[in-house]
Amino acid sequence: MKMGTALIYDEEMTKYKLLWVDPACKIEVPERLTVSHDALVRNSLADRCVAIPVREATDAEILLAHSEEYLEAVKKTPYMTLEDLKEFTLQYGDVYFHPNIYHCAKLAVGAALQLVDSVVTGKVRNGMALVRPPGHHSMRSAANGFCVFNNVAIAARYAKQKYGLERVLIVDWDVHHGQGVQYCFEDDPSVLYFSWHRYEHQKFWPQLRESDYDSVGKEKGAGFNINVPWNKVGMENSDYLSVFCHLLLPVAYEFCPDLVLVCAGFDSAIGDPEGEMCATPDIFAHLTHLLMNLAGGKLCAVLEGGYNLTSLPQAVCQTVQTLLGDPLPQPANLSGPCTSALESLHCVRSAHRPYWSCLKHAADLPTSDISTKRIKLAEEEEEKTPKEEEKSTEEKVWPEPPKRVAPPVRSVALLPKDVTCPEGCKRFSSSEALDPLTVSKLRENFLKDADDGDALTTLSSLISITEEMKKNEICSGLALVRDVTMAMMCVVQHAAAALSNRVLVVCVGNGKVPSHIAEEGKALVVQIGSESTEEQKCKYYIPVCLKKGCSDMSGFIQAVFGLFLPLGYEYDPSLVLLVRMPDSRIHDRMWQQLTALLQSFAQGHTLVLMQEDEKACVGPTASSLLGDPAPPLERLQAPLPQDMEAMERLRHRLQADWKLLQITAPESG
Ligand code: X5A
Ligand code: ZN
Repeated sequence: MKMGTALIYDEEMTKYKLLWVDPACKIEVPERLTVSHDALVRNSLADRCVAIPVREATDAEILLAHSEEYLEAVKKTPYMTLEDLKEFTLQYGDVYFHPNIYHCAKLAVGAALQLVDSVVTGKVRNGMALVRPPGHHSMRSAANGFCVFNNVAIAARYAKQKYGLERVLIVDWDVHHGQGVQYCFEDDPSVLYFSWHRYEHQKFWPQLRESDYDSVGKEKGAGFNINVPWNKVGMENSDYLSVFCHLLLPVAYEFCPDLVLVCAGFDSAIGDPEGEMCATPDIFAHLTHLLMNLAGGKLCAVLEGGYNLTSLPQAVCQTVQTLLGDPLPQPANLSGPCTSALESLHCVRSAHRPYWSCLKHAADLPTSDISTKRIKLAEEEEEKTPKEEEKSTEEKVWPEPPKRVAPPVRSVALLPKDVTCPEGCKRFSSSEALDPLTVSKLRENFLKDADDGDALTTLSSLISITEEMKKNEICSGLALVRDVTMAMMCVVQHAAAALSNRVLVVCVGNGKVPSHIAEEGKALVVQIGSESTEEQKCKYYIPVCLKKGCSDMSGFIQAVFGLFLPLGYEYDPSLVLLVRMPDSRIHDRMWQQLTALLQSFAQGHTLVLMQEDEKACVGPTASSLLGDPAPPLERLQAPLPQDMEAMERLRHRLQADWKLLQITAPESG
């Protein structure tokens, strides 16, 4: 398929700045844009993108989210004196005006709309717009928080109006609450707005009551506004991923958007003076990737905040490189979410339980009175004597994310001669002969009674593929084999024992799995099917049983987000083995989603094993391995209660060993 990634940028948007002294606004500097763009150029990412020009938004477009009075007022700012500008600025919160900001604000909106046009019409698959001023704080009749016009809110309305889209998802990963976006769509069920934000029990700017988790939307829009308040600073990668796995992704897949817009602020990254969070820049590669298979891959990221001039460009590069389809970086230090994050997660899940069937089983809130708790907690925080600061946020240091090098070969296919190799894949032929020791071991362990030359060739080829993956010569691969179980046993044995990989084995369908290797902890085996295996008390073998088996999309997706992804992240494999058992009955689309999502791990080193007669799966599987967007799932039904209960029991058993499975704070159990 190979569609491009748009990059929208214009130097003109660096041509305004703060002209007086204002400590609240001094961080919003033109360099934010230049360092971000320079980094994209320096890392040869800009030239891999499709450059799309910006344009000025029209009045009519701006009026999609703003009042005429406000637009007319802003229109006058280019002609104001410095004194007039200062005074004009005073009526709004934490924002500044400049004679050229109106022009830039029109370009920022126009850039977002150009991006929507390119993505929705299929000119590109996805893209990013680097803009100033940001947008998500601006309201119908007010500038706010460095924002003049609400770029993303306008883009959402525009996309619906111009292209007739029914559902738009807005993911706001900026560290501030985009209250402007919330107000715009509060009563609108066609736009799902998700925001996480530094909140500290309402102590942090913009200090709004309505930024808390219980603002879920109004009237018809109830359930379509999701706020995740961070009540402590220092949130880490695990906290962000937990919220994605256990809240945003299941809800987003249930919502089934036609388009994903990202309020891509990077003040939620480490080193930012506003956010004071500790998530590293590479986490944005994962956040991006996890959203890239919604809406058939149609994703538009629009810059919002980000004020540390080191972490901002790093995070921008991670985002764009992921949009371009490069293998993901191995996520660092995922030791599980902190208690405060779990409390927030628990509260949001429980507040949204009435609206989303994927949350039907979320636990009740621990406290009887939520509002008392809020006040009480805020007071507690106040009493605490400020502990000795380790380091001021701006002085924080972190390693530069390692370069993400795509292996020379993206995907190989090991296929019987009569099956044609899908376009973009390389037919695998093992170049070097295996060493005799390995061959004799293969014979001995797997082919005892059969002197099957074909089987031996297949097994040794599979082993060669894993070896080349280990050397980063090949990114991913798929194979049609006569006996998936035997091939799986053989690959796991070799990759885990001989190559000392940590192997994540994802087994789709019923059948025998390599549980003995799991018992030794050399592999993590997860299996999903309809047969209930007697519950083994093993940390590394995790069987999920669905009443209707893998054909149940809602149950399946629940297992993927609630169990497989968090387990995978915490296990941090160096190889993923995805095995499609015969008669798995999994839907094509679900299979493609799973294949795509698993590429979050092991730098994309995924080997897919399928039964010889499933030739029809080769194309779709290859397409997902090559990074094409998985086709969207249809809107999901509610998962079966008994399946949900079984998964909750599993979570309960495993969460002591696997911290990323937790969804409630320890005390509130
Ligand atoms: C877009 C954005 C932050 C405003 C902070 C004001 N605005 N204290 O990040
Ligand atoms: Zn921000």
